[in-house]
Amino acid sequence: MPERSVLDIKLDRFFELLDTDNDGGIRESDVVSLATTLSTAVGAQDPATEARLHAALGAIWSTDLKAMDTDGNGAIDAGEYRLGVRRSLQTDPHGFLGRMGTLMQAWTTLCDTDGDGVISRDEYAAMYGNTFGVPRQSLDEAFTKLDRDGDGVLSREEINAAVLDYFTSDDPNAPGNWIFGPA
Ligand SMILES: [Ca+2]
Ligand SMILES: [Ca+2]
Ligand SMILES: [Ca+2]
Repeated sequence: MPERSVLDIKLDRFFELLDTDNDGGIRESDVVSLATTLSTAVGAQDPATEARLHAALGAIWSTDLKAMDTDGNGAIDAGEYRLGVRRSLQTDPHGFLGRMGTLMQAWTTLCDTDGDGVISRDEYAAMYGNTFGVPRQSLDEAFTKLDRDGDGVLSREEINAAVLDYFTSDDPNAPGNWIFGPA
């Protein structure tokens, strides 16, 4: 197997995030249950914000993922995903990155539990610690990278910049590589 690039590793990591039941294929049910899992993990209280996350994931399913199922078996396997996501990034980078940005804004708004419009270190830790059981120390290191201006919080702009890095950069030190938690 050829060595994976930095971008390949990140795209594969995103696949694992979407394949919530870990059976090696992304189905519509995975994407729907991810929204519920993420909301529950942070104890989301606001139905409108939760609905935005469901809608953002629904758009990614219907616009991006569904069409990647080239053998039509209802699931996007790792091979279909790798080809499909690369194709989307080439043919419709603006649309694809826009939908990923909308997803991250919806998710982070849900995680902004004190409602001050930015993501604190503790709120970021809760996003991944509660959901995926990532240890706090790795999350602290990741947060420090994502907080480009070092003001102790993640702004909307820092989150958008991170999404762009995550899906486009092959630089192993790009700050946005850590937006979905530690590598
Ligand atoms: Ca398939
Ligand atoms: Ca906050
Ligand atoms: Ca900041």
